[in-house]
Amino acid sequence: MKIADAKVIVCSPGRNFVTLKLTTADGISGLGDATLNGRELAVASYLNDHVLPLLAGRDARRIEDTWQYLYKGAYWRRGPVTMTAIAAVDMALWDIRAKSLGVPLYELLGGASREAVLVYGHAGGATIDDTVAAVSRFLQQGYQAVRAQSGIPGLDATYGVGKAKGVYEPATKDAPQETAWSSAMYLNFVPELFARLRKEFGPGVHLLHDVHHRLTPIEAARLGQALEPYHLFWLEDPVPAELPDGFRLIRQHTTTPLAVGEVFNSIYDCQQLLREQLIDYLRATVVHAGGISHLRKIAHLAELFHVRTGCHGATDLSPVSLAAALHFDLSIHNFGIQEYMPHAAATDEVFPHAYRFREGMMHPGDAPGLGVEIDEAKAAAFPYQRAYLPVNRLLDGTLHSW
Ligand code: CS2
Ligand code: MG
Repeated sequence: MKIADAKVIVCSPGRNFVTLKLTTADGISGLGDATLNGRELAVASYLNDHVLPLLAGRDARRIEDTWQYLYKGAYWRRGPVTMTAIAAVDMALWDIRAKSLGVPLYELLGGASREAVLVYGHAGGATIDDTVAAVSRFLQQGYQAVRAQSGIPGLDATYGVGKAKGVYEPATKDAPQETAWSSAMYLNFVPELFARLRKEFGPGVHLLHDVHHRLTPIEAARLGQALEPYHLFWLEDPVPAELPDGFRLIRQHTTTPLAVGEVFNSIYDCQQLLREQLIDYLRATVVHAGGISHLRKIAHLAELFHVRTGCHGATDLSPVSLAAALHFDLSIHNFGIQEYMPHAAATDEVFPHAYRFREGMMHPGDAPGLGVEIDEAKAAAFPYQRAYLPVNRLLDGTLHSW
């Protein structure tokens, strides 16, 4: 089962995506997501200029060997661009293998460990009242878990709250949007948001919140303590994730569960946080953490330390990633929750898929492989448009994490 053709498809149906398509000599094709929001062409070039020339003629069944060949063979290991490119190859090879055997991918990952996977949606509002209304809409759609983000009085914009109605898309064409931030205003406000949400919806709904890398450890400890009465499902990215020791300080002060890892790209980013049980959910994802092969290793390590998965699943991860994540989620033992932001209609047209949402849960479907395809003719109608994630500054102009 030799790889006979490999191509990178860059398109922008609603937002930019990079997709790898591998095809074997006997005509079986597989897809991998290679999207790195704001730096898409770096991965497209890494694949086109350095990886694809190495794949022709390789046995598509040798998934682990190909992973090691691309990881160790590059000499320069790890990093978001490298690991996203390797992830795309890995996803495509798993897709091909499962298709060649006529089974949905999860059957090759140990089979289903559950009937379906719990997902959470993104509710956001300019005010607490708007956020309450948004959470209510998600509950009416059947969601059992909802992430709540609200505008902060005194700040023009904040993470997770879109301006226009519809799909929240933070990337802007040609230049980053600049936003202003005050941790003091945020810290004084967020407990009020969750006090109101618990008052409105009671104790049974899973409520999540994403701090989005913006606090110092002691500020995050304060927030975790202040939110304890509202028993969040998790508090995400409380601090920038480069310094694992920062989580040790937070852990000393609060029982609010912590989630981190959507920016992680290898097991080495995760291992100290896991070994020291400094977090409760790991957000590493199939597209940015080396694919299904590597993410399984990360999940197995996490299992030793009572850490569950909570894979990233924003709309800048394509339906190929979501499909792969759902197969992974269905099969691993220490599954926690899956982020689910429905893609734009144009995206779903380009990427027809088998996965389905029902009563707050999702299932990848039982189509052979990942259960997702790309309509190349439709993709060609949506050419790439350079776009950037926002840049965030403190009120005095100091650059801060977005
Ligand atoms: C966010 C992401 O979904 C999340 O948890 O952190 O939406 C993140 O802002 C984007 O994926 C960045 O591209
Ligand atoms: Mg996040």
